[in-house]
Amino acid sequence: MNRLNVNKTVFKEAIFENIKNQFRKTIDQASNQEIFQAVAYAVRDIIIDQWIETHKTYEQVDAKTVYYLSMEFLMGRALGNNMINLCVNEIVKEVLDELGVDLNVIEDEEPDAGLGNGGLGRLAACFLDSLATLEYPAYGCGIRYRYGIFEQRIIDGYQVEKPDEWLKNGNPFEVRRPEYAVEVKFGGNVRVERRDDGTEHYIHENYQSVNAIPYDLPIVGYNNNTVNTLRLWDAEAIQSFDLESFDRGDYHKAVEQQNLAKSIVEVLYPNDNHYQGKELRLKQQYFFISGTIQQVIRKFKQKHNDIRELPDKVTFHINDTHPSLAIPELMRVLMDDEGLAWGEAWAICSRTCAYTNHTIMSEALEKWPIELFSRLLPRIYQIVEEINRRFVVSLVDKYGQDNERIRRMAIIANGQIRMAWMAIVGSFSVNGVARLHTEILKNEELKEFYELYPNKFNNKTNGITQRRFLLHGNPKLAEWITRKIGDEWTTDLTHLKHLEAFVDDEKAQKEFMHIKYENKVRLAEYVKKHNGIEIDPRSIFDIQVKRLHEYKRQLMDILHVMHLYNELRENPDRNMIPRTFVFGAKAAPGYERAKLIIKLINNVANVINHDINIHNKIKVVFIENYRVSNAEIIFAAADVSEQISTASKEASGTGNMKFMLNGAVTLGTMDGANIEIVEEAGKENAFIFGMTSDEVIQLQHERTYDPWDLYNTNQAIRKVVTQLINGFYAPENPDLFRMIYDSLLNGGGEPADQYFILKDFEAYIEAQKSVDIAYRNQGKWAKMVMMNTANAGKFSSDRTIEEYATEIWHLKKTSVDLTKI
Ligand code: B1H
Repeated sequence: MNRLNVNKTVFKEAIFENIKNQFRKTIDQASNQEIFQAVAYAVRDIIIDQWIETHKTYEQVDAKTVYYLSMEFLMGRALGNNMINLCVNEIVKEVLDELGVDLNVIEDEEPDAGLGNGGLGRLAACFLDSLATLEYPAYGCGIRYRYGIFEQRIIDGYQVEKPDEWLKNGNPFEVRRPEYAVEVKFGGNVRVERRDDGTEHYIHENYQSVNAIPYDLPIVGYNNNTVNTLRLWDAEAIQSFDLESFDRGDYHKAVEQQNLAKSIVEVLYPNDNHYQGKELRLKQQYFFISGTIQQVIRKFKQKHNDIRELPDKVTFHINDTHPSLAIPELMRVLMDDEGLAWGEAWAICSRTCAYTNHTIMSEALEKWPIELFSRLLPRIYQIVEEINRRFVVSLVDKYGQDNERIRRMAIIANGQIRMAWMAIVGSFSVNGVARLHTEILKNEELKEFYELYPNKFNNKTNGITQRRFLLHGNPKLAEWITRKIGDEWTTDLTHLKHLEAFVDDEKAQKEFMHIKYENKVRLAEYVKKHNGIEIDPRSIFDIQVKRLHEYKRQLMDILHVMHLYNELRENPDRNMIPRTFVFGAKAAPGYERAKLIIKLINNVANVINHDINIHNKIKVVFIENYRVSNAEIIFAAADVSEQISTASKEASGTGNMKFMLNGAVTLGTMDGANIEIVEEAGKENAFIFGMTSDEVIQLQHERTYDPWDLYNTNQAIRKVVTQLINGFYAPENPDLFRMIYDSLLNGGGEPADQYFILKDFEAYIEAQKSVDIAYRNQGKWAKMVMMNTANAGKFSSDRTIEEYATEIWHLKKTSVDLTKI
C-alpha cells in the first residue's frame, strides 16, 4: 500500500487487522485510543514504502544533505498532518464515517510531541515539513526526551506543572534503529601519546560512556513521494548491569552508567530564551551531537574515500548555540579518529557548519564555566582552547595587540566559554531570523564579528508551514480559498495574493467573515469545555498566545484590560464592541515573575467575568496548556493578534505569521517580523504603536527613563498600577502582586520597567481604541483581515527553506519516483 494505490476497502481492512492483532478486539469493542493507534499504524503502513524509497534515492544520487541539529523539535501531533501530506485525509475520513467514528475525536487521542519550548522548536518542525515538501535531502537531529514540555494546569489561578507523558501509550510512528548505535564518552582524562613516527595521539581514558540509539520518525512531504527523517537519540547503558562487572568490582561504575543513560534523555529543559548553566544540559547537548556527528561521518565514509569532500556532501546546521558543540566534536572526529592535522580538519569543519542566531536577549546567551566544561568534556575543551588560541592570534594579526578587543571577542574569557562566539568563528554562515534582527546583530550585538567576517552574515526571515496552520488547522478557510483561487497556495503561498481580487467584493467579505465566525464558535466551544466560561463569538477575539516572558509584555496586555474595566465601571454604558481577551502561555517553572503574571491574568479574569454590571462587554480567558494542537484552533478564531514585545527584543516571532495567515489583524510594535508583516499587508491593515527599536536602544543607553514620572502624571497608569497593590484583584492578600508593581516602578537589580510597559502604555491604549472603531465598520474590517491573508505569502517556511537551501546549504532537489516499486 502506498499513497497512490490506497483505497477505502484496503484502508478499512488495515484498521480492522490492527485492532485485532494489537488489542485482540473488534472495532466496536475498541476504545478511542485503540482506534487512534490502529489508524496511525495503517497510515504508517502507507508511509513506509515511500520512506524506504526516499532513502534509496538519496543514496543513489549521493545527494548533499543538511543535518538540522536542534535541541528542540516542537512537532505537535503527527496523524492529521501525515494524512494531509499524503493526501489521504478524505479517504480516511470517509472510512471512519462509515464506521461511525469521528476523525476529530480520534485525532484528539494523540498526545502532542512537545519536544520544544516555543518558537525556536516550532520553527525546526516547520522547516522539516518544508524540506520534505520541497524534496530536499534533510535530517532533523535531536533528542528523544522521555518527557517533553510540561503539561500546564491552572489551579486556583496558579500554573502547576505536570510531567508530559507523551510516550505512555507508545509512539506508532517511531522506528528504533539499534544498528546505528554509537558510543558517547563523558569525563575522564586525556593522555598524549608520542609514537615513534613522531606523531602525537590523544587518548581519552577513565571516561564514562553511554550508547546513543537513534529512533526515526517519518517527515512526510506534501503531495509528493518524499519522506525524510527526524532522528531522535535515546540513551542506553553500555554494559548491562550484571554479575560479571559486580565481580570485577565495576559494580559502582555499572550503576553510574545506568543512571547517566537514564538521566540524559529524561526531560526537556523548559526555558525559553533563558540560559541555565546546568551540567545535565551540557551532557544532553554533547550526547546528541556526538551521536549525530559520529554516525554521519561513518555513513559518509561508506561512500567516500576522501574525507575532504565532506563539505560537498554535508552541512550541519546549528539551531542556535545549543548544538554548537558540533564544531569541536567534528574537529575531534576528523583529527583523533580520521588522523587529519589541525589545518586540514579546520578547513573541512568551517566549511561544513552553519549557525542561526535566534535571540539577542543577554540572559539567553550560553556561557559555560570552564571548570564544568573541561571536567565533562576534557578532549572537547582542549579543542575549544585551540580554536580560541588560533582565533586570538588571527585577531592580533589583523588588529595588532588590541587587548580590549581581544577581551571582548575571545571565545574563552572570564572563566567562561562563549558558545555564540565559537559558533560564529567555526561556521561559514551566520544568520538572523528577521530583517530587523539581522540588522541589530550586524550593527549592535555582533558588530565586531560582522566587521571581521562581513560575508558570513545574512538574513533568513522565519516562516511557518501553511499545511499545518491553514490546511489542517482551518479547513473551512482552506476550502474557501481553494474555491476562489485554486489550490496552488498549498505549495506556493504567494498565490494567496490572488485573493486581493475579492477584498472589495461584499459577498466574498461576508463568506470570509462567516468562516471566521464559525471558527470563533469552535474556539468558544473549546473554552466552554475546558474553562467552563461562556464567550460570545460576536465579540472581538483579541488573542495573545506565546511563551510567557516579560519582554513579550503580556503584562501590558492585562494592564490594558484592567484599564478598560476601570473605564467601564465608571461608565457602564460606554460605547464599545464587546471584547474577549484570550491568553495562553507557559512560564518557565523557575521564572517567578512570569508565573505571577499568569496568576494576575487569572485573577483579573475571575473578577471581570463575574461582574454582571458590565453586561459581558469584557471577558478574559486564560487557556490552559497552550500547545501546538490547540494553537491550530486558536489562530483560526482570532480577530486581533497581539504582538506587543518591546521593540528590538523579539528576534522574529512566528505566531504573528500564523495569525496573519488565518485572517487576523496585527496589533503590534515595530519589532521582529512584525515589520515585514506590516510591509506586506500594508500599514493601513495593521495597528502599530509604541517605541521603535532605535528609540528603545537609545533610551537604554541614556539611562534617563524613570517610570515614576509617568506614574505621577498619568491617571490611567496610576490607577492600574495601584490596583496591583491595593487588593483590588487579590482581596485576601493585597501584597500578592507587589513583585510586579516593583518591577514596573522600582526595578530592583534591573532597571525599573526595563521593558518599557508604562512608557508604551498610552500609545497601546490609543491603538486599542482604533481597533474598536475599525471593527464597527464590518466591510472595512473584512477588507483589512482579507488583505492580511492575501499578503501572507512571504511567510511560508517554504520560502524560508528555499533561501536556506540555495544561499547557505546549496542543496539540490531530489525527487522520489514511486512507479518503479
Ligand atoms: C527563540 C530561543 C531560545 N530565541 C534558549 N531563542 C532556549 C533560547 O532552552 N533554551 O536555552 C530556548 C529557546 N527561542 C525564539 O526563536 C525567538 O524568541 C523568536 O522571536 C523566534 O521567532 C524564534 C524562532 O526563530
